[in-house]
Formats: sequence, structure tokens, C-alpha cells
Amino acid sequence: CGGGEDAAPRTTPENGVRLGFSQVGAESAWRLANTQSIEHAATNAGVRLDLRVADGKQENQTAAIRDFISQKVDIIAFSPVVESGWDKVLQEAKDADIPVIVTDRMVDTTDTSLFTTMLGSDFTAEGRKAGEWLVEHYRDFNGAVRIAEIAGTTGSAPANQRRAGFADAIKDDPDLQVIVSRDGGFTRAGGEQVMAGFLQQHPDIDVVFAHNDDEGLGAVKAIEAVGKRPGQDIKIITVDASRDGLTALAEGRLNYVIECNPLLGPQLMELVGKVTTGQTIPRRVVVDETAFDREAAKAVLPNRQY
Ligand code: GYE
Repeated sequence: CGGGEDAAPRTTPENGVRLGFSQVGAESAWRLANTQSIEHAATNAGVRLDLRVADGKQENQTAAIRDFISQKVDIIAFSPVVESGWDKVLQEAKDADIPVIVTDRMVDTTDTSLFTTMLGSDFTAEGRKAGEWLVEHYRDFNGAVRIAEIAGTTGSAPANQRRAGFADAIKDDPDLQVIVSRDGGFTRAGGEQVMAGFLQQHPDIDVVFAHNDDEGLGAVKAIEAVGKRPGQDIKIITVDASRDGLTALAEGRLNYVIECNPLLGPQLMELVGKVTTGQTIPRRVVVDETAFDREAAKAVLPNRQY
């Protein structure tokens, strides 16, 4: 396996490193920007990219990785749809002496030698920022605040960690209560459907914490459909800070948006270059991120890339 102190130096193939990349799917604006960033960065770095998009199914990703192994690519990278269930296929890559970089979402493996590094965001910190904003926003408010959570894909790292970070940030304020939580699949349609169901059962929801912008924008539609005003009657917090998310924030239909940066391509290609030439790399590379309120959204929107 490349990387680490005992890595055997590899030589870069003359006509470019062959990188097999298995992508989760095309569920969100974040994901589309992430795929584009990886494609552009590969072209710029002269990396020969074999990109497979898995339609949100783990078995498709496992099959793609097996295919990369049989084609003897130089290096594999992937964004795992869910955290668990990767040990076997990663062991196969290791046995074939093909290094693996995990991007975006973390894997839950018993053996951390199965991948060289993990490049991605700190999802727990993102969830915590959402919770901290809420604590601050309701600081002088007395009485219960009923929160509905539209979660990301069940079993995925961002869903697990955003939920955990959020819960941790609000735990000392007993007024802040998560009354329902359901998987919206990180899509607009999913967010709309889940929110419509929530509103039928709980017409008194005060706040929505959606695990991504697309789900939050779906919730906006569902809230409007019952004649309520998103951003006013029901506050909405989301994660990603895509252009559509920030636009809704600037218009006052979302209230707070945490950034999750999908433009990992250049950093990934740098790591690919280092691993394939036997250089030492850190085990974990975190992406820099911030959070936006309405004014901050207006300021960055003109130059927003995704
Ligand atoms: O927040 C969401 C996407 O894994 C960070 O996946 C990513 C998440 C992102 O579908 O929009």
C-alpha cells in the first residue's frame, strides 16, 4: 500500500497515472460539483481518470472497485455511500498492491491499513455549527422549540456525523427538542416528501435541520404547499452552501447554511501524485469550511462556483 513510512516508492507511468474513482451518485448539487471538480483536476494534472457513478448503491461501488483491481489501475479513490461493509473489497485492493484514497465520506473499517488517507470535511463540526446557531438564536426564548431533522442517507458518514454534532451542540438546552427525524436521501424530492409527512403529523414544527441544501430546498416547497412561510414560520438550517442554497438564504427562505466544500479535485490529485511516487502523506486531510447567514450569503453569491 502506498503512503506511510514503509511505502515502496512507485514510479509515475509515462503516459499518466491511471486513477479509478467510484462516485456515490448524482443526488445533489454538492455531488455534481464534486464530480466536476475531480474531472477537471484530473485533466489538469494529466491523470487518466476512470470515473464510475454508482447511483447510490454500495454494490455498484464494490463492483466498480473490483473492476479497477482487475484492470490494474495505479490507484483507486472512492466516496463511500455508507460507512460500513468495505473491508473485503479494500483487502482485495491491498492484496493487489493498489493504494486506495477515501474521499468525502469516511469508511468504518477494522483495519486502517486498508486505505492510505482520507480527504474530506469534518461533518461532526458541520452539525455542531448548525446546533450552535440554534442555541444562540433561541437564547432569549422561553418554551419548547420543536425541531424536525431531515437526515441524509441512512448509514452514510455525513448523516451519522451531522446528526451527532448537532445533537451534541443542543444537548444542554432542554428547550431544543428533536421531535422527528427521517432519511431524505440527500435529494430535493426526498426532502419535500419527508417534510410533507412531518407537517401532517406535527403541524407545530418550529425548526428544520436538513442535512443538505437539496433536502432543505425540498422542505421549503412542502412548507409553502401548506401555506406557511419558510424562514419565518419555520426556520431552516442546511449544510453545503451551494448556489441554490445560498440564494434561498439571501431571499430569507433558509435561515442558516453551513458550508461543505465539494471542490476536492485539486487536493485529491495532489495526494494521488504523492502516493504514486511513494511520498509520505497525512492519514487525514480536512477541507477548510465556514458558515453563512443572510448577509454573508449575499456577499459571496456573485462568485460562487457551485
Ligand atoms: O452534503 C450532500 C451529498 O457526502 C458531503 O453528500 C457529502 C454529502 C453532501 O449528497 O449534498
